Amino acid sequence: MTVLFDSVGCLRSFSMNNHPHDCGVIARYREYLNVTDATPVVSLSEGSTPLIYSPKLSALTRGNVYLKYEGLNPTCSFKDRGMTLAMSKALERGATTVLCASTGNTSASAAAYAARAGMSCVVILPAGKIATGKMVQAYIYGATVISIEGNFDDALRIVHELEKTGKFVVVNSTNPDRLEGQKTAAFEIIEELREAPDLHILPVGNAGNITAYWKGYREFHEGGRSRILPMMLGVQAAGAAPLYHGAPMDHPETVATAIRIGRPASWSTALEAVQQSSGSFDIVTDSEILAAQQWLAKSEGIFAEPASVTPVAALLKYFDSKNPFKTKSLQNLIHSNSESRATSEKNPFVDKIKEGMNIVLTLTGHGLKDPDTARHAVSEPLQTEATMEAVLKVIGSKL
Ligand code: AN7
Repeated sequence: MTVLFDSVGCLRSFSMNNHPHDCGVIARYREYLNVTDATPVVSLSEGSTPLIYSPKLSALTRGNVYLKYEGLNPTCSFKDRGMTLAMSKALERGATTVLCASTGNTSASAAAYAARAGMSCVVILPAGKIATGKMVQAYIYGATVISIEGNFDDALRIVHELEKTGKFVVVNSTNPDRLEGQKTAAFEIIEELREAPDLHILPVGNAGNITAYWKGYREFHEGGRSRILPMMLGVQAAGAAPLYHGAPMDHPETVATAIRIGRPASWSTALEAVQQSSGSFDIVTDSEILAAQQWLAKSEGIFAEPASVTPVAALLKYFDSKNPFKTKSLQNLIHSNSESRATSEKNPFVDKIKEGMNIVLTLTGHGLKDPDTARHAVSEPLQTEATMEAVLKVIGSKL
């Protein structure tokens, strides 16, 4: 194996099974992952996503807020980090067909990496609750798509029943290789900030990602790569908040379909992450999510899907009164119904967010995954005749 620094100073290690131009998660963090030279690496050059400084959220919180934009992975969500490892290990073990339940992003990622590996992929999805972009991805990458009359929790139950037939390798986050791959996001953050953040905020659905981040932070901490460990704040949608309430939900419901999950598979490890890190769980309402999505796009130029902006919604909720950037129309949107007021109550955790803290938010998926939900922010184009004068007149009426 050769270890070298590339032109941007990123440490990368290559083996016989990495193409020299592959700078994916396994190439970058090989020594922290369960791979050998016998592992065939299935990669689309995932990971190494930007950590974008957010001037407005920093001003709002009086801290330094960074956005880990996981929507810039090959299939536009964080799932690719775990999928490269899960698919490589499945191939190493001789698997021919992979299987997953999904709220959308896992299926898109599994389908792409299976295509890359030359394996068949079957995805089981809750009918009518998958965002358009994710559904299109599953098909274009060639997966067999099965829709069930049930929710994600039903789909995952069926997947685990099918697993017992021995015919499939399950690539949900219940597969430990997935979480191993996903922990690399924490490694990247520590390498970029040269220290772990004080606070990490991320959305929680099936709870694999919060488990993986906490594992990554602890590993680098134990290895002397960071002095501190972050507090972990997991944000759920108010209508799908089993961890927040401490009880499974039979009928989870939210506009953020990615996290419409009532029985998170990684329940105990998510709880551990929050307890060990002196963190917390919190909730945001659907209207707060939609407002945060618009706010982030219009204020920082970043478009993330509804589930991904739950951490942004949480910060806007906490620092509402000090928020100099919130527009009146956004205020109206957030406080337009009693449901949002009811859940905007102060979480005691807020008192732990101090001035000058480094805060990282994971934006788990790209906004274009779910164009239909984003249409709430879209109006008809201003139409006019095809002359410069007419166009200028319309512009003048708007500015
Ligand atoms: C954009 O694709 O569960 O807490 O089946 O797509 O690790 O489940 C997606 C989850 C957050 C929650 N943000 O992560 C699936 C699936 C986005 C997501 C989550 C998901 P976990």
